[in-house]
Amino acid sequence: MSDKPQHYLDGPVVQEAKPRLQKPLLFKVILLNDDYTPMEFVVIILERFFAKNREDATRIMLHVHQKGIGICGIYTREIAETKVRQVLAYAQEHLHPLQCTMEPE
Ligand code: TYC
Repeated sequence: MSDKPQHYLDGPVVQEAKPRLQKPLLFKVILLNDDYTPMEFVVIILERFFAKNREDATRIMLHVHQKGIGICGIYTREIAETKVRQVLAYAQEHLHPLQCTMEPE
């Protein structure tokens, strides 16, 4: 269908709807290993902010501990930004150097 605006004398002014919904971009929230943050603290973070059960939280924490990096979850931009902020604030409150970041999926 042409994008030229129709004059009302041209006939009925009716235009097909164009599909405009875009898939939201997704972001991985990533946890980084360090030598100081206690393992138990990382497990609590994964339970509290990423809704993991103890078993999954422990598996993810050990993966990060061994490989240096790991994914906590995949979210839309604003949710991912909030999770990163919450983790960094909680780690700072408890004086742990834990680092958390996000990257496009
Ligand atoms: N490496 C830490 C230790 O041995 C544990 C740890 C795991 C720290 C995961 C950060 O994202 C992390 N206490």
